[in-house]
Formats: sequence, structure tokens, C-alpha cells
Amino acid sequence: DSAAISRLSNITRHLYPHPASSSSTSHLFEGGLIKVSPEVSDALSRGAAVVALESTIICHGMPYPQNFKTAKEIEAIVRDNGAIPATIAILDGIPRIGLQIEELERLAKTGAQVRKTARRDIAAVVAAGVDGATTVSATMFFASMVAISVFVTGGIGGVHRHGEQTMDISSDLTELGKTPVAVVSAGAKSILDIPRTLEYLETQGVCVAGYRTNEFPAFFTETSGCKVSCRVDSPEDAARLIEANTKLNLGTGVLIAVPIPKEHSASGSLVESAIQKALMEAKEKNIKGSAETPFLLSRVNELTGGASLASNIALVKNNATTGSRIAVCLAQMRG
Ligand code: PSU
Ligand code: MN
Repeated sequence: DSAAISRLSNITRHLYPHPASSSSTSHLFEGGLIKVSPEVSDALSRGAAVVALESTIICHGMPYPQNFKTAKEIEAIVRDNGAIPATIAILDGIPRIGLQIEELERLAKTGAQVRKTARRDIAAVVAAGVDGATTVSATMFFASMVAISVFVTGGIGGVHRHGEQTMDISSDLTELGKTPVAVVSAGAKSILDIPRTLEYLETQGVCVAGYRTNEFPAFFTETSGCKVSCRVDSPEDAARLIEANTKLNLGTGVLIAVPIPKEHSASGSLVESAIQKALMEAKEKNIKGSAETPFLLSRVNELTGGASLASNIALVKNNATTGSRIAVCLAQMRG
């Protein structure tokens, strides 16, 4: 409705004070190129806590029906902690912020047939009028467009092993370098080169904060052996960090790294040997580029007999709880 559009235009005007970008951004909404659900739009206009959620994790990160069940549970956790969930995806060529349950189900059921959509794919998916499952980079882009400050996911992409030769570096890292959204994740999987991922984030000027830890977590396990440069110990601490980043107009994202709860951490050696095997298979089958991460995720899950999927689901839920609390603190702070 037009009231919602004008509220969103105000938000985007505030975000992009430059007149040229303000008119072109609000035109996006008026032209119907982006649709924000009424609930999310209302929460944003009230300054209430909103948490963005991605859709690649649904379509490419987990099998059906666990992906659908998890997506619903995550939205429920966000609500239980006082925030409004905003799952982001592209449906029939329209970027959507906040989905109905039937739309979540459609994405979950169609799974890997839905095009994985990183930043570089957004224009092509919109132009083709098809569905797209947004990765961390694309989800950050859309979240930032409507001024959502907190985004919860499982793990981020990073520098792939041998990335110094292949140059396979996830656009999640460059997006963190230029888009002011706080991403709450359990670190990065050891399918990646974690030390180089952290180096790259440093180059991009991204603040990486350990949540109640001094170490960067490795998704399935609490530690990666790599230290983080900053630590927060509560949702308030994290919100203060995000607010400082915003007020200073640094323009960069913040990565809040929340270790998997001890009771859910998978055996490090079990996962590591599965990763080694999956990496070898990917090489043999010549699986590269954007297909590599989904392939590795599903092979590691198969090879660990589902243990890694259970850990994956548990850590996303834990991140949803922490991320929602951070979003609520931030909304109160901005009150
Ligand atoms: N890591 C995970 N689970 C995931 C992803 C990464 O543990 O679902 C997804 C996220 O959407 C992330 C994307 O943004 O994979 C990164 O893909 P690539 O490595 O192709 O950039
Ligand atoms: Mn890649």
C-alpha cells in the first residue's frame, strides 16, 4: 500500500541521503521491483527489531523436509525472542523481504532447482523473472536496502582451500566489506581456508567479533585455532558494537561469530575426514565455482550420516536466538 511505500522511501532516503540515489531507490519500491511484506514493513516503520534470514541455506544448504521444518522453526525462534523475521529470496523475479509460509515451502520443496543467487546473479534472476535463493552476499544487499541491521545465518562463505590459486573467494566477504549489516553466524566451515578468510576480512575492513569467545569458530566446532580481534559478551555488547559501526558511517558489515553450543558440536575429526573426502571428490568430478559449496555441504552431510546436518540445524537455531536478542537491544538503543 502507498503508506508502506512512503515509509520505506523515508527509510531509504535516510539511508541514501544523496538525492539521485534516493529517487532511484524509492522508485524501486514504487515500481514494484522489490516487495516487503506488510508485517516487515510495519516493523521497520515502527523501528521494531527485524532479523533478516537467507534462502540459500533453505534451498542448497539442507535437504527437504528438514529445510522447511528448520526455516519455520527459525522464524518462530526470532518471534519468541521479540523480533520480526524477514526471510529474503527472489520469487518470480521479484526480490522479496518477508515470506509467507507457503512461499517458504515452495522454496524448500524446489530445493537445489532454485537458482543460487549471490550478488552477481541478482540482475540476471530478476531479468529472467525466475526464483532465486539468496546467499549471504545477496541477502545482505537487500537487507541493507530496507535498513535491516541484523541478519542471522549458519555459516558464511569464505576463501576456498587453494583460493590463492583458483581465486575462489566468496562474494560474502566483499559484501561484508561494503554493506553495513551485522551478520550473525557460527563462523566459516573448515571446507574453507579459515586463516585466509580472516585475512581477507581484515583487508576488507570488516570487524569480526567473537561472541563470548576469543577464537573464530569453525561452524561444526567451537574453535578454528584462529583468534578474533574483538570480543563481545552479551547482546548489549554486540548492539553497542553495531551501533558504533553505524554511527561512524564505516559502511562495512560486522561479523558476529557465535560458537556452536558444546552439546551440539560434531566430532571435529569425523567432520574433518568427511571434508577431506568431499574435497577430493569435488576435485575428481571437477566441481568448481558456485556449485562447490552446495556439493561439499551435502557430501559432508552424507558422509557423516546426518550428524553434520543435526549440528547445522542446532547452530542456526542458536544463532537465531542470539541474533534476535541483539536486534532487540539495537532497536531499544535506537528507540
Ligand atoms: N556455508 C554453510 N551453509 C550455507 C552456505 C555456506 O555452511 O548454506 C551458503 C550461504 O548462502 C553462503 C553461500 O552465502 O553458501 C556461499 O557460497 P559460495 O561459497 O559459492 O560463495
Ligand atoms: Mn565461489
